[in-house]
Amino acid sequence: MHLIRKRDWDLPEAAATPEAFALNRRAAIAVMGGAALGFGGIGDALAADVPPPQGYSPSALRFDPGRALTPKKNVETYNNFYEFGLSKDIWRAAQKLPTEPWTVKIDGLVEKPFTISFDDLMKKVKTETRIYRHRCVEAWSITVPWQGFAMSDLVKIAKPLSSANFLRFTTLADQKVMPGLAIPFFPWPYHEGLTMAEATNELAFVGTGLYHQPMPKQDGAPIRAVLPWKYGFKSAKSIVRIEFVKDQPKTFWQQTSPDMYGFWANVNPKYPTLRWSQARERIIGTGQVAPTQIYNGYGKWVASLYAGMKQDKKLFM
Ligand SMILES: Nc1nc2c(c(=O)[nH]1)N[C@H]1C(S)=C(S)[C@@H](COP(=O)(O)O)O[C@H]1N2
Ligand SMILES: [Mo]
Repeated sequence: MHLIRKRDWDLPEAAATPEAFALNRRAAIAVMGGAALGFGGIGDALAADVPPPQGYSPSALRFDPGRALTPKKNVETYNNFYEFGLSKDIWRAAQKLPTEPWTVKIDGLVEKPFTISFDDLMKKVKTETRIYRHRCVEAWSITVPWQGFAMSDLVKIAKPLSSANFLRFTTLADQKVMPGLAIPFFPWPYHEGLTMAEATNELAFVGTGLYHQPMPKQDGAPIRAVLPWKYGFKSAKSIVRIEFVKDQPKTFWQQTSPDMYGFWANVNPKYPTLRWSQARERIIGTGQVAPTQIYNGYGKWVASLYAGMKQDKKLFM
């Protein structure tokens, strides 16, 4: 995120001219020109031009990313995990994350609160691979083959009461290994939220691995949310607690920066943040620039969740 210092990724257009970015400027401008004709159209055209990643089952590809996979090395070395520091280069520091044993507490408005070990949870679910694009609010994106299970399965296991309207996720805060917790001003531990309808939507996923290996620590081992239609900050990493609650929970970024980041955080190229455009995104690994699509291109699955709501900035920040 952007808070403390201004960084190159704050303003993708004005990025400190990494070479690849500069070289792709002409392509970006061409894409922008096209985008003025309609984001849907250009997004679809781009998607159709990219062959699906090789060697994946139809089920893994049922949400065709329309992009090449991001090299594994980039996914593992370019991260946001503020508990370990504010730079993208936290992967070494994150190796101190203690993941064994790991438990997740399920409580709040459920039939019976319980704590389950990660290993026992894995015995109760059916894991699968899904290739999703991930769009950070900082206007960069990656395309990742995740392993994990449907978030709706987790909700079933939790047995929420009918009075539960929202889920609240809390992630690990361990001062012994997380230097970021010493940064005042942030409302640690990192916490996020979803509506029940969002959490049980077909797209909502719980990630436990990527590239066919257990989740790397820097990517949120051993268990994280993967919500491809929302800005990346909604996808809480290293989850230790899921509470079912009646009222919309306040989130970490909402509390930190309420005029920048909201509860919904659905991707929309039309609504800039206070400080930069969301119209385009920089593809990590290639440095190419592509137009951003509403709901990050996943509207087919999720737009109906918001059909009854006011379609204003609030839904997209
Ligand atoms: N616990 C925790 N979860 C987090 C974050 C964080 O700082 N701490 N950053 C979020 C943001 S802004 C993004 S873009 C993604 C980054 O996930 P990645 O590093 O695996 O790509 O994690 C999200 N989940
Ligand atoms: Mo992000």
